[in-house]
Amino acid sequence: MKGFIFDLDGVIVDTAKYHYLAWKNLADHLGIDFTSEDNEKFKGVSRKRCLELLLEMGNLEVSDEQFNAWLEEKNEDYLKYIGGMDASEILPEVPRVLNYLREKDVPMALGSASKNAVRILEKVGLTEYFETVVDGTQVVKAKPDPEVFLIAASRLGLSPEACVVVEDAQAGIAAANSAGMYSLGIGETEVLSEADTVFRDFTEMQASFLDEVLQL
Ligand code: B16
Ligand code: MG
Repeated sequence: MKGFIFDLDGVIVDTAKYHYLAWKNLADHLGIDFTSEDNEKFKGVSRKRCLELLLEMGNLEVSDEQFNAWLEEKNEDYLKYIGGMDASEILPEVPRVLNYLREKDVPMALGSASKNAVRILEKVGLTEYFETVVDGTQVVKAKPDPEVFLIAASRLGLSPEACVVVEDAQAGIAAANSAGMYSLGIGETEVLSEADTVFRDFTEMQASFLDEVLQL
């Protein structure tokens, strides 16, 4: 393995909780029951696909105009939540891992479904670590399609087989696997059972593991 591609939401920062709050607010407004369990299916999935899923849950069919208005409403709400973000919201020991890989000259990319990824990276001050950022504004096909990670690998000048993807979502692990990349899940083993390795969080991602995976 020669390069790392990191997902953003739920891996570098816990914006998943803000996405959940914003979807929950919209669901309440539409009279749809929405739990944190339902939110698992929204992780790593594009904004548009999330709204389609929500409307399916409520058996609602709406015009394109209404659909776009609700997309906008959710995003405006989400932007309010992330407006106050700073470096304190970087998940534990993420900087240690990023610094370790940087010291070893391992190329790193960000591969996120979010159209707000660049803004969030800037807010938490991590932009400089990544050679390239591939986000939801640059891909046609959302995860579980591997497009986002394939673009990231090609911008790093690496073959897919030489890349490790760090992901918290089922859709993201599926995308990494279908790209032929090494999939490293962050979260619950039961949820991320398709991943090559799963860690609860970055505190478990020790240097010995990173050295090992770089030798594969
Ligand atoms: P936005 P990731 C994903 O980011 C989130 O996990 C997912 O819940 C969200 O719907 C998606 O970004 C789109 O985000 O509304 O900001 O464009 O995990 O791929 O970094
Ligand atoms: Mg994620």
